[in-house]
Amino acid sequence: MSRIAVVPGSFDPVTLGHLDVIARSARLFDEIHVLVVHNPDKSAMLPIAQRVSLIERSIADERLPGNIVVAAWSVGLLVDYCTDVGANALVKGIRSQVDVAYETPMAIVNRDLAGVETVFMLPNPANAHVSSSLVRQVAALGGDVSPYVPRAVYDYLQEL
Ligand code: COD
Repeated sequence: MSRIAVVPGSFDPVTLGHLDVIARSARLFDEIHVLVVHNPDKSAMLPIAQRVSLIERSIADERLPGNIVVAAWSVGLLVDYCTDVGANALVKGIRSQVDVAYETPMAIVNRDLAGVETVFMLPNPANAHVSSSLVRQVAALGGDVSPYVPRAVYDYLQEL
């Protein structure tokens, strides 16, 4: 039986922290689905289709393994997508106690709803401070985001 996991996020935009979690998840599971999900608690910078495209380009540029699917999800529960693709695990990156507090109730509910387990992955310390919201803020104020994002994202933001 294949071990399939979903790596969900807003990815607005994808950062080097996300890419590290994606690469390491792809080594742990037979197949992973990087799933772009609208987070109603955050105001979006990029359209969902653009986020998907930037993740695909970053994965190709970094020559990550071929067991990575990139998709978007906007209808229903996250665990419905997991059930649809036969995934029994979610992977979430944990940078701080704030992430633990945010993710723990969702992990318990997702297990209750559909038996989907959540794997918490610690960040690479070099990227532990990186977040999409930080990137959005620095970019909006004209700062250099190249230390925090893949090349494809940097190039895209330069053109905005
Ligand atoms: N290093 C490591 N991990 C990182 C880093 C970094 N530098 N930056 C972010 N991450 C992790 C985050 O902790 C998170 O796990 C993931 O990467 C994605 O981060 P974001 O910021 O792109 O995405 P979020 O936090 O806005 O997550 C959006 C989701 C939609 C995935 C989330 O809100 C969710 O799981 N919602 C559940 C919807 C649902 O079905 N609810 C009902 C039952 S709970």
